[in-house]
Amino acid sequence: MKTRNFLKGALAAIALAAATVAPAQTYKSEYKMSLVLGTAFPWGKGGELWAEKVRERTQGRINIKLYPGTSLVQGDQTREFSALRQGVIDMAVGSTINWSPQVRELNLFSLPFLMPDFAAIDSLTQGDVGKQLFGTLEKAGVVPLAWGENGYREISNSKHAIKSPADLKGLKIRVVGSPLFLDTFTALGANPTQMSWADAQPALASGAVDGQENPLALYQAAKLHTMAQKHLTLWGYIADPLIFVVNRDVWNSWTPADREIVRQAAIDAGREEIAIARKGLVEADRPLVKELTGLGVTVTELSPAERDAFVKATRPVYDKWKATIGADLVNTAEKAIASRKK
Ligand code: X2X
Repeated sequence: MKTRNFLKGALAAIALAAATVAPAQTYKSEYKMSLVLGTAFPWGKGGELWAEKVRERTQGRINIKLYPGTSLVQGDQTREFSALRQGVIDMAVGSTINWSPQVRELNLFSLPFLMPDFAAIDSLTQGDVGKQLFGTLEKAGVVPLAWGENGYREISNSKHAIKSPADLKGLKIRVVGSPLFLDTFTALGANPTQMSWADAQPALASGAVDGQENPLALYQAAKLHTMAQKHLTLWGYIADPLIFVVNRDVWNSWTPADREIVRQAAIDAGREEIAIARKGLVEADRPLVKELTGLGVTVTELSPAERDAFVKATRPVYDKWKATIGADLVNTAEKAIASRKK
């Protein structure tokens, strides 16, 4: 009896010791975070904020290194999600656009003119739609933690001001990711061409392509006005949220307490990143727009009627992709937007 008790005690002690030292044995010395854009951009800042908070709050147990330029997949941002699933990438702050080739539901945010304002984006990401999409991502094999934002993608080009779909006719426009973009720009009469962000900049600088679409904060930080992008139209046709995710095996290798720290840090960093991404656009006088005008950029604003012409021209694309994305999900999104708090 005594021996048995002694053995029991010894086994319990060993189990306890093993549980205590296990994390130190299984944790990597460095976790690789993939990002398309570095810390000069709101996106990269979001990644940096996440990594810093995690390092501080885990006392360095989880040490994250940033890999901007999607360098872990040689700059091919549409391969980021697969690499994340496979464990080539440990964690990422990624755009819904770049992951949409693998997760068709993420095309939701690229439906032309679905989201009229920032409150509309929030009504999706912070509501049922956001929860449903996180469920989809979990099923796809990653652990989604929080939302961030790249932003409203405004169109620029080197040729002339765009006020109507006719102005897009024949323009060679660089687009990313999903075939949905090819459909949208083809419907508008443009000549879309798919390429990564890394390839887009030299293509814009050399004039191999005429235009592109990206958020104003990105336009400013990448100095697109020096790449002949003198004409900018604020049409707000789509916005891409960012998602903070971790590879599932990496997630499972952490203690429950550390998982909670990483999740909360992502939520906090995401909230801060969204504020950074919207800076200069949500204030009454929109200082960012002023700044770009000051750089010699022609900024075109559309009247409701002018904007409507773009909505009409892209409606068949919306309808076609609504079916691909899932009519139920899109209906839920439309309802959430209709009843949003402004
Ligand atoms: O490639 C782009 O346009 C960018 C940087 O905005 C994305 O990664 C979606």
